[in-house]
Amino acid sequence: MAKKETVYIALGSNLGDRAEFLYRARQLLSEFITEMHCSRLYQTPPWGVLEQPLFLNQVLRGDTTLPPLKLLDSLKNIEKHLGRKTTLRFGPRVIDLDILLYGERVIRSARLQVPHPRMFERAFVMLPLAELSPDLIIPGSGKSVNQVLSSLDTTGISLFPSS
Ligand code: PH2
Ligand code: MG
Ligand code: MG
Repeated sequence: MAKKETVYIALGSNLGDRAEFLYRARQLLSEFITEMHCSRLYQTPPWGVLEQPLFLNQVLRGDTTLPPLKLLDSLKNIEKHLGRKTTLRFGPRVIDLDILLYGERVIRSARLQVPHPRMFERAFVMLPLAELSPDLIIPGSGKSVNQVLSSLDTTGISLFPSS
């Protein structure tokens, strides 16, 4: 039997019915990710390209037997299935699915880099990740999720829907 690994995936959307895109993505992810635990949804100001709509972001943790590049292919297929068009780097999209962590692995290949190289600068990733696993040590960094989060600016981030 293939080895089961715990993975963390970041979900994002800033076009159309954002919560619905995240919901449909989670449903499709559950076909190859088991024991899924999901953070709440956060509405977040755009990072990188500032002139675009607010994002909804979420992080989930689960187990998979797919090897890293097969997991990546499966995420790309879901993005395509949900209607994602090739987009401007850091620009608007109906759905974005990124592998944040794959077990203890550090992967630095042309197609896939894990831990996700920009997660350390992104409060929209670290805040939902901290909801799931605040004390997790991020492989290769020696730092916990909470440690990284404490150095980031969370201004403008709110729970969605806001209560
Ligand atoms: N994704 C990007 C670029 N900027 N900003 C926020 N707030 N959330 C995102 O998911 C996001 C972003 C490209 O992947
Ligand atoms: Mg992304
Ligand atoms: Mg992406």
